[in-house]
Amino acid sequence: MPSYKLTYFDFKGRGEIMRYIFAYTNTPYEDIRIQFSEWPAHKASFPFGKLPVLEIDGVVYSQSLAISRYLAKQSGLAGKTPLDDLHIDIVIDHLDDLVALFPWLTDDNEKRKEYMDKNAPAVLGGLEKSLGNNKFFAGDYVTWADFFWDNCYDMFEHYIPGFANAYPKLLAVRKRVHEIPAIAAWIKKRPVTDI
Ligand SMILES: N[C@@H](CCC(=O)N[C@@H](CS)C(=O)NCC(=O)O)C(=O)O
Repeated sequence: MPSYKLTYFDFKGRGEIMRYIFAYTNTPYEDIRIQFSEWPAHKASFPFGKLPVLEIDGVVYSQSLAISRYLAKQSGLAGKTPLDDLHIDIVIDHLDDLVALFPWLTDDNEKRKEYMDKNAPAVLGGLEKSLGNNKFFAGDYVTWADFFWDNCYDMFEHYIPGFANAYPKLLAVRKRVHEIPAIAAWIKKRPVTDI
């Protein structure tokens, strides 16, 4: 088995999708958490000056979703068909659009609320509709897209409580993810952080 070292900040954020995949597959890895105050001293030592990165057998890889796609393919968490993978990637990219432009660093939560009021309904409404009667985004089996939705939910919910209340199917996906024993165990034992 390759050796894995995940480096991210001390919160869930964009590192959590990999932590979920490792938890689901019971894969050992180092979970290095850099304090934000120490980041300026470390930034230049990372190839693209961004976190998370995953070191696989000593080689450093960046971009959380590219890495997670790679891990998912080897973990039974990708699609069973190319069309399922397309559907999964569509879900991931819509959620990532919402995450990427969210005003994380503002002091004004009203700005975050305005952003979500303007942008979330199209994404969440589209995802809710795409679920149809399925249990998970790809159909009747869990994939990394369901994990990523749960991670995004945690990040947004901290700032905008109830942001997804109008989307019962999306909330049900989240509940199903939390019912997976390995994920439930990780959620119970992970460090408590805001986002
Ligand atoms: N698309 C990238 C985004 C990476 C990114 O923007 N990381 C942020 C934290 S979530 C970061 O490193 N911020 C510190 C900085 O830019 O100096 C990914 O998913 O890995």
